[in-house]
Amino acid sequence: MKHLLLSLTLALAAFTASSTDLAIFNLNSFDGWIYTREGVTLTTEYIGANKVHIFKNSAGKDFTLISPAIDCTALTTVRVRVGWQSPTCNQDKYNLTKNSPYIELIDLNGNVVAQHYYLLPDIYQLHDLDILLPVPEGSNMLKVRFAAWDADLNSPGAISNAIVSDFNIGDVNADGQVNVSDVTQLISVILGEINLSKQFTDINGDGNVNVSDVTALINRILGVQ
Ligand SMILES: [Ca+2]
Ligand SMILES: [Ca+2]
Repeated sequence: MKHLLLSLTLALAAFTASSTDLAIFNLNSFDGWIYTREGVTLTTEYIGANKVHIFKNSAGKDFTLISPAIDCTALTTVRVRVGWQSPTCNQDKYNLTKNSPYIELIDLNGNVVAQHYYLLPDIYQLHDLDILLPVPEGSNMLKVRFAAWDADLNSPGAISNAIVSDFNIGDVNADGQVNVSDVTQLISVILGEINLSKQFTDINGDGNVNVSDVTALINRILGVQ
């Protein structure tokens, strides 16, 4: 298989596609983001220690973070990378599973069109989460919402930073480009040399990672499909 790769390298080298950051949240970049802490407008005052708490309070006023509207007309997938700070609580006293975060795509009416729940039942303090959310066909403007719908008011987790970007299927090594280096990575995964998340390696989306994904990836780079 590696000999095949070498013969393909020159042929594929010229084909590449890059990704673009669509929304960025951190202490220095939060224009257009909404913190639904009773409708507050975000200022540095609300991003204390470079984080905003995400939870559900006893009055039903959820503390969520919502991105600016993103034009998803031409997108099939959105990549969300987020720094999540788990509750700093006593695991015996509070339920960390309940305080795990949801990452959602919502339309302008607030309807959820894609969702991922991160189960983080540990007390590890910082998580760099990296998730792909599928964009339903026919979507236009969408937002990304961070929530913790089951969270405990007394032990909220927090968002410290987030980057929303478009994602090109086939970007196996998640470096923002689809090119021959992704073929190399995918083959290494199939050979068991490295381990990468299936969300980046199952190119044809059939639930398995095997040589058919290499074919699908090469076809994608060549523009065959
Ligand atoms: Ca890549
Ligand atoms: Ca597959």
